[in-house]
Amino acid sequence: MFHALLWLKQTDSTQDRLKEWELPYGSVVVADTQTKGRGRLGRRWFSKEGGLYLSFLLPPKEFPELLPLPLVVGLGTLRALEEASKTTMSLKWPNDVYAQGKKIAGILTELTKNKLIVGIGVNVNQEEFPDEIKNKTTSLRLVTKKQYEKKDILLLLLSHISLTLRTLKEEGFTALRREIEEKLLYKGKEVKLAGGGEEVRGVLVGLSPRGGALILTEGRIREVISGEMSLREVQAP
Ligand code: BT5
Repeated sequence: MFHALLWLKQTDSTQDRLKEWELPYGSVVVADTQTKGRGRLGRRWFSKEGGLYLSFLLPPKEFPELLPLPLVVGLGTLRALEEASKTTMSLKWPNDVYAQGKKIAGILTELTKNKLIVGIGVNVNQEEFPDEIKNKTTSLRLVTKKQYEKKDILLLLLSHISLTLRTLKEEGFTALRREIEEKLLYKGKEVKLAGGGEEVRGVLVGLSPRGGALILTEGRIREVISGEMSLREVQAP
């Protein structure tokens, strides 16, 4: 699935390199640091030395459903990070990997006219984070007290992600749904989903066949499909 690799010392955002440069499908761009790393909805992605920042290009026709994509790439990322760290992790709907209750990786999917660009930020060797995120963020180094070779992590990521993406393409999301549900953060817990002027509160019961979050609220199950919504656990007062 991945054919070519460009590893840059620094760039603005690996997403933008794939947007602006005409590279073939299957190309991967990695950077040691990004000056304008971003998350969803224009949020910032802190991209200091020590983390792994990569984007790859997929043919949009082969992946027409965008909703399950971050979850499926997230599952590949989770499998790779679990293998590297020998610890268990979870997936937070719709696009994060968590370790010990803190965010260790985030996934961003962007679609232009003819390009589907998937970006992954993984905290690998960082020991410190900016004040605004430090309480809810971790890295492989902080979890295991070990230092990692980023190229080893990259190879693990690409091999696991090509497997999960191939399953998605050939068998559909339902083939991965159970495994993702087993790894789902806050499953069975009371959550709040907010964004885009809307808020849904209820118990996260699982995932729909197309990758939406299923929330039990006021005696009925509601499917949330807006990837713009952020999910939080509701803490008991
Ligand atoms: C994401 O967005 O989690 C997707 C992040 C994708 C980053 C990759 S890096 C390679 C590629 N090139 C890019 O420019 N981007 C992609 P979202 O769910 O919107 O989460 C963003 C939020 O995560 C921020 O508002 C912070 O609260 C938090 N955050 C920022 N930097 C972080 C970091 N390094 N580790 C953990 N959390 C972080």
